[in-house]
Amino acid sequence: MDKRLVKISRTISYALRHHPDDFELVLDDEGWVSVPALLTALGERNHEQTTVEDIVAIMAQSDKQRFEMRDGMIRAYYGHSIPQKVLRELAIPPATLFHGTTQEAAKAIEVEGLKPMGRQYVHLSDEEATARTVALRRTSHPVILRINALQAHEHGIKFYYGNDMVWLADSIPADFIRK
Ligand code: HQG
Repeated sequence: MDKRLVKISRTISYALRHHPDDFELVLDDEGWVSVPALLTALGERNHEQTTVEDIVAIMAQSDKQRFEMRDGMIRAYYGHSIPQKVLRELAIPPATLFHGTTQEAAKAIEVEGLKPMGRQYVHLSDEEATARTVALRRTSHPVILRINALQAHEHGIKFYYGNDMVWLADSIPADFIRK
């Protein structure tokens, strides 16, 4: 993906996940905002015209599915940190989900479980390789945690569908996590 699109993608993530207020945008309960409102806000802030074709190209060329666009609306699939919790769809998880992290964090997680930390939800992957890639953002020695997701679900832990690769949860108690 060319540099201009990478920059636009990062700015959209920032606006839709972290600081819609910086762009004078208000997300609805499920994180949606109108595409024209987003494009206007991006144009005003970056002094560069962004088009719907740019967003379509980002969604087609990106290594990850970060945005969902439908009926003139757009939202981030995951990653939110805004105070107002974005409502996600409850779903029954697969037997095992994965979370990649650092050795230091893994020690804390072993005791207190997975917490959302700076985001609204804990982020989990349905493939071990994806969890490894997530962890490699932070460390060259990833620890891959295996979550007994279906068992946790059966014990009342809520899981939410993010997209084809990302699952979300409010938190995961240590009892359901193994290395
Ligand atoms: C850790 C990116 C100490 C957790 C990625 C992680 C993902 C704890 C960090 C998405 C803990 C939070 C999300 C505890 C969890 N004690 N540390 N009890 N519980 N942690 O960035 O999952 O490219 O909020 O292990 O690819 O790393 O932006 O979550 O290391 O899909 O689209 O606290 O963001 O996607 O870090 O990444 P993050 P994440 P994008």
